[in-house]
Amino acid sequence: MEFKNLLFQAEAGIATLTFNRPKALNALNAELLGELAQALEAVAGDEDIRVLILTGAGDKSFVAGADITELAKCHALQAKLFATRGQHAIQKLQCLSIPVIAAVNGFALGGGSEIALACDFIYASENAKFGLPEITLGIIPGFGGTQRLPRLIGMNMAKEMIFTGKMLSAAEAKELGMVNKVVAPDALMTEVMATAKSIAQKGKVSLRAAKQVINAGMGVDLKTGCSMEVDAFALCMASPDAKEGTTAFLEKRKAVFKASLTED
Ligand code: CO8
Repeated sequence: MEFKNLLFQAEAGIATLTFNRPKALNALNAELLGELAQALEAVAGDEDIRVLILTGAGDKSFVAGADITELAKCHALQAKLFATRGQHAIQKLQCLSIPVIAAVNGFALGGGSEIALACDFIYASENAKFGLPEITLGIIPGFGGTQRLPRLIGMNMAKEMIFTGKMLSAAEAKELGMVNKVVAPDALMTEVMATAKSIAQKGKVSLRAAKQVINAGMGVDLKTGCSMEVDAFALCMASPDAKEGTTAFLEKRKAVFKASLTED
């Protein structure tokens, strides 16, 4: 896939999408958001892709937010369209059935933090900075930050970040539970790739079921969530991967998960 503002690469079931506007610290313009939605559509339709990684080009920034040059020219209705387009792409990202890892290599500000928050988890380089600085521009987060951040780190910490617009270091973000792992900048992609490879070896059916149940369960009460888990568990048992996984254990060998999503 070829894009103007994104790089796409896929190998051995692991796809990497790189935000590629390094001169503007990979800020999100309307064109990039359209390309992101297109790329995610293509990833969703490719059964060979088992894990997606998002990262930023260059060593300074993941994504420094919405493109302020474009934002400054928007009137209210255009801003609504831009925010809707961004939320549409980010919703697509969150609902992708495969695991998505954000490899945050520098600034993840505004829309950049919001994209990372919609991924399944975040690994960050030691120089990463997270923040929702929209308040300093006289606006508020518009790509889901007021909703996803409090759900992840708690309402009061999220309010402080959003009301002050202050940036957090990678270590602070890890302490708050926003980031799973912090590593040296030159080790970031190696670490992310190692985790992606480990995930890619697992069964497609069970990975999808786990993600779907976790995501859906966050929006319902515990009893309903556990009941969804029972159904998804039963569905996994119907897949050849469950047979392979349990048989491999009993035969003391490594399981090789081959179930396709399209087979009978
Ligand atoms: N938009 C456009 N250009 C940007 C952006 C951005 N968000 N961030 C950086 N750039 C550009 C700079 O203008 C500069 O360009 P040039 O070289 O042509 O002057 C280049 O990138 C390098 O940036 P700096 O020289 O500023 O680099 P520094 O290392 O000094 O500073 C910072 C780095 C701290 C990241 C700084 O650039 C900065 O504060 N950027 C803005 C961060 C920000 O406020 N982000 C939030 C944007 S708003 C948002 O994301 C809302 C999302 C929801 C929108 C809803 C739609 C309506």
